[in-house]
Amino acid sequence: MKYTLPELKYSYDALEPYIDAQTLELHHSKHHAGYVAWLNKALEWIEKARETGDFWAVKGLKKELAFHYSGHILHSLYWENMSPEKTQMSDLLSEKINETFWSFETFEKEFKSATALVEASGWGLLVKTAEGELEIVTIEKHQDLALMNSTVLIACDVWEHAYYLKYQNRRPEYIDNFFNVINWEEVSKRLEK
Ligand code: MN3
Repeated sequence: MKYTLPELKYSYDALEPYIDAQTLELHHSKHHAGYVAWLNKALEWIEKARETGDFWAVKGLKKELAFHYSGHILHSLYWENMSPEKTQMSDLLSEKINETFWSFETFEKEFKSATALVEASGWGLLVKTAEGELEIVTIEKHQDLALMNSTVLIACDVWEHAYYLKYQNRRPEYIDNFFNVINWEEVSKRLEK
């Protein structure tokens, strides 16, 4: 097995009441674990195709690989960009946000609106582009519409499994509460990487 499910740095009930324990446990131990299992399977099948030279199924396998690998990476980032502790962003991140979005308030509005409007299943992301600029992007599923060569600073999961037990159709309310658990120290570190 090449990839393994990363452990959370906090307990399943640590993000209550913003993200409930049942959702967090299912999300991590079932959904994320599923992406890891299928990612390993896809790699195994691709390896088999290389050994036998039998590449007829390679198109489907690459699709599986992209979907489950991206799902695995984004969930790993999502767990780490949340924290039960109150955290503070660095001066650099705060300056960058003000420079790009004019104010934190405008950043927050744009992030929440973009993320709430993701069609069906996907993610709202704050990224740093290869040129070092901040941008808010949304992606559908785990990979469609992605901005290549950018670094994810904040990932907010808006697949229904991330919020439906507690928030049902109220995705904007979940995103509002996600802002209460953002790990700004981790986000600041990612900016400086
Ligand atoms: Mn998810």
